[in-house]
Amino acid sequence: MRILLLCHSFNSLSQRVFVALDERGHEVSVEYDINDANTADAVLRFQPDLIVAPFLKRKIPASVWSVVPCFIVHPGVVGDRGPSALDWAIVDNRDEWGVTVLQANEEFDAGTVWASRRFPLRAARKASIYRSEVTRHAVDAVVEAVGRYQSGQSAPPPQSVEPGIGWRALIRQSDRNIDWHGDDTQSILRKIRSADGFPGVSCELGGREVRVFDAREAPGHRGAPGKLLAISGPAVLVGTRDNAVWIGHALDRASTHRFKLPASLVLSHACEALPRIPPDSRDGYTEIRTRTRDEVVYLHFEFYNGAMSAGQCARLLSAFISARETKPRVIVLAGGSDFWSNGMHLNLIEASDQPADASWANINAINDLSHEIITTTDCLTVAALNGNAGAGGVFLARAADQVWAHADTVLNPHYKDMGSLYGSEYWTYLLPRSCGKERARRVIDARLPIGAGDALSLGLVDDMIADSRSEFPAAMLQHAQTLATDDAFNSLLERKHAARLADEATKPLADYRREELERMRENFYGFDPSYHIARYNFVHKVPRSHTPLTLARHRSIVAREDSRQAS
Ligand code: COA
Ligand code: THG
Repeated sequence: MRILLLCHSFNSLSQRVFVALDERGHEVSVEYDINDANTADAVLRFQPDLIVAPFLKRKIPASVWSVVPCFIVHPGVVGDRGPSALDWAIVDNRDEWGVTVLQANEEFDAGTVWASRRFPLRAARKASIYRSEVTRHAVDAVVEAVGRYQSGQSAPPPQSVEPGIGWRALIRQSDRNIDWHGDDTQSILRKIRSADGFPGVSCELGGREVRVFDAREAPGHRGAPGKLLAISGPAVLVGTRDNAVWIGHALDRASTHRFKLPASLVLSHACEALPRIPPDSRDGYTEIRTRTRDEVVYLHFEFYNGAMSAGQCARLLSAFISARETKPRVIVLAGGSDFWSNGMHLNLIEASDQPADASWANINAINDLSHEIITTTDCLTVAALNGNAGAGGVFLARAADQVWAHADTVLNPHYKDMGSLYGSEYWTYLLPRSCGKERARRVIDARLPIGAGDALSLGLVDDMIADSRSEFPAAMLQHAQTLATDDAFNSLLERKHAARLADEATKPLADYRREELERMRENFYGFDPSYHIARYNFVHKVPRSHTPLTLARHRSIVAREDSRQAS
């Protein structure tokens, strides 16, 4: 079928749905929900059989839903309605939640239900639930709904709605205000998680009105409720009634930087006299964690939103080197639970006084890490993609000998809309090495999200070891174990060493790096400001005025036909 994805932005859920429908042979095109006329125009051009809306904030006009059936993905159980479904589910402390695919009509979220799923609600930030459980079950529900529609079936009979489930209005800050003296730690965590990644919980910290994100338990710490007690890496420690919490990220709307940044930076004025606890230490805020099991070292790096600053790259590099010094057979780079890596830290770069210098430092720090992984020849390395990877993060993963993924992993191996950033991370060496020259070109030019299946056939991924994220950690342990004890281990290692020497003789890594960085220098310091503008727009979430032609395939089809007719 011809399916138009109508979405507020092409976020991770929209990308995963895009990949799932594309894999099933549908002709899929994307249009951003910019205004009604634009949507109507897209429908006219593409003539879709069906519209699927994985992430939509506005009402679809009757002129559209009365002509083409529109399937809305709602992150709530059957009967739940409204714009803050997941937020409310977390605030209400539900132990189960769901996803529903319903048909748009005049009323918000009140149309016929075509498919639905339920799942246990984990204690995690909203964005994490959204990118993991909601996405997994939304894909199943969309595929079921689309299948039903395509085969001419009608919607299944209506289900009964549980008591207490129905319309919930937009959640307000007052619905999750923190009372530092009254709330216990668990309630505070729940309130902050319900609003993380957006919009965060407003509160006063260190004398400033901020929005807070990335809250974690801080066992063993105690102090005055609502007061700053210590800092550790990006995080500040705040006392609660019964304990303390780490706040990793914050946003100060009164500042010139109205986007999320490390809390210790946002509140730096109030942190000078505070004790400093080393990050990643037992008492500190932990981003990098090393676990060893039977000659395999697992390096977990839980960087918020997968963004990796120069400092984080340097810390990860030393953790990698320390891991290697223990002489393991395999090092698994396990990334974080939500993202593996999204490349350089665009928010920190944007907040810097000298964004070009900060970009330069950041890309060099990633390159140093990439270089160390590539040149490691005394053990095997694996990038285990539990979470998605984007931009430089994909190429960093490819620095490892093997890349493992699960069926829901989505890769964006391009510097999507980042102002034609050339990229580095040794991608000009790594991508042809794993995919071959011709396919490497295609990967770079496509500028589309790539699902695990396609990534496997392209050579971007070497093994799909699980069907979903929930099964991935156990599969990762098992596969790493198998690799470490493989009879062929020694010959794999020898072959790797020989291949590295041969590659180095053909063209030294230093040459790849120099060539890539020459282009990056142009991007950062050159006359063309595209990268700086694109980064500003990305960080500030400036709404888009049109859908990129790589996504709005119906627009390029028509454009091509128009030009053919004209000639
Ligand atoms: N630096 C800082 N923040 C980043 C980031 C980066 N490199 N990559 C993603 N983020 C943030 C987003 O701003 C967003 O923030 P939020 O918490 O306010 O929502 C969050 O991570 C998730 O991004 P979103 O686009 O909603 O997630 P997604 O899973 O739907 O999409 C990507 C993932 C990778 C496709 C998309 O985030 C992207 O294009 N990132 C830019 C990658 C890039 O160009 N990096 C620099 C070059 S190395
Ligand atoms: N029918 C039609 N269009 C739709 C839906 C539908 N568009 C997407 C929508 N479902 C997804 N669900 C909602 C439910 C409620 C609201 C938005 C999306 C909502 N919005 C407030 C408003 O428009 O006033 C504003 C909320 C905000 O500021 O975020 O209440 O079923 N045809």
